[in-house]
Amino acid sequence: MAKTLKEKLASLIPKLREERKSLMAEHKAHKISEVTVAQAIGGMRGVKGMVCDTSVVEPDKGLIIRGMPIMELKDKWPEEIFWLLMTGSLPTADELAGLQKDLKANGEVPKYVWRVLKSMPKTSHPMAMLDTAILAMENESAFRKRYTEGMKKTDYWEPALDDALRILGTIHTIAAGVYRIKYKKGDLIAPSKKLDMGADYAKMLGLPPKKGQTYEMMRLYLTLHCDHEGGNVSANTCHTVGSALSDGFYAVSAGLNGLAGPLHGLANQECLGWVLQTMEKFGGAPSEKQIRDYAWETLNSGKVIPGYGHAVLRVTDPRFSAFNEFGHKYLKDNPVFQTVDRVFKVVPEVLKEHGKAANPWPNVDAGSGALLYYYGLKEFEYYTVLFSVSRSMGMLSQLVLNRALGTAITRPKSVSTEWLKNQVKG
Ligand code: HAX
Repeated sequence: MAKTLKEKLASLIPKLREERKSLMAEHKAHKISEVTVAQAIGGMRGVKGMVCDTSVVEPDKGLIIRGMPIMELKDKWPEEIFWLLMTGSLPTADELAGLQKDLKANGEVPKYVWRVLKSMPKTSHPMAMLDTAILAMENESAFRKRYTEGMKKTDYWEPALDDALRILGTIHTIAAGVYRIKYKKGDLIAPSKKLDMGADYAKMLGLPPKKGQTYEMMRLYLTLHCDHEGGNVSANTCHTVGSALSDGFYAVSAGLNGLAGPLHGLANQECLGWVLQTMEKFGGAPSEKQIRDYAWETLNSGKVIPGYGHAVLRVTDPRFSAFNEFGHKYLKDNPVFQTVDRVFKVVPEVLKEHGKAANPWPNVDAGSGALLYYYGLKEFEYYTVLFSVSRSMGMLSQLVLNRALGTAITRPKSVSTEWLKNQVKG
């Protein structure tokens, strides 16, 4: 019989603990990073000060999950990716079926969550609704219950995994509910017993299946956004909150609050907005010259061009390329997609001329919106919620592994400006 995810992890964890123990015993004092004044002031960019094994982001390659470049994984389903993030290998067909069964078994959203969501102001942002729902569900936490009863440190990962499965089993249903409540789309659509996570999410949103393309698009979306190593705002926030042994509901809700920032996940709502503005201004898909003019207008008014630039990447984000490939396959005649494609031809050159952005290339957010729009999701204020459903897989797998490895509470040292000034004197 195939192992469950819990059994698989139980068999892997002793080796991981051994590895960490020997690194600490033999190389504790080995220096891996130095910090400059610019880094202390500039968001700790590039400072190596935490460990994350689920994925790495190479400036010249992009996202690599457990040694596999994201482009090699783009046709995998989100559940396969979660297994990969957690264990380091892709599941067998039986393991995948077991995980899907576990997620379905965890799929019931408590009624009080719906009551909370329905009582929120009509003007609440969908991200505030999602994050509130996850926090409200903290009531379900197995970790908090077991911790309160008294549990050995070496057991922490087990209820942490239970919480992870509970969150992942429900988050797409909650997210779809947020959409239907916020935008008055009618009754909630119940989860299906048969559909996989991506397809079920699309169905619960109420999107027309378009011969299954909508399902395919949603699986791709959830797969591509799953993780982006440990230092980005949402992962790092989830990591820090979890390091205090706050359970997964607290930690993921906190991480998602970070994802809701316009320089992070919220950029995807802004990107399509920018593309649609160009179309509105020029009365349809604009020419390359018109896009160039509008890009300069944006920069000259002191704004950023959303969807372009990245804190780590220095090439076109392969996740953008995957969306672009999908667009060329299914919607190459769509004017919004054509505009996105044209923006990609023009904006990197403009940003290079502008000379500020360290990376003039598109990130993941530049391309996804056109696809969502085409498949019927027109409320782009909602887009970061989709991102969140996916990114919760990365945050949760990092959290469970950290509990398994006994990762310490996060506590970097801050310094005062006075201290910095004294350091650089003379
Ligand atoms: N348009 C205009 N200016 C840009 C720019 C862009 N797309 N990207 C960077 N710059 C500017 C920065 O604002 C900064 O200007 P100042 O010196 O005046 O502050 C300068 O170029 C140097 O910035 P950087 O080192 O290249 O970039 P950072 O690492 O500081 O920031 C960001 C990375 C992604 C936040 C940045 O590129 C940006 O604001 N991009 C647009 C918003 C966006 O697409 N965000 C989504 C990122 C992906 C993500 O996390 N998704 O969740």
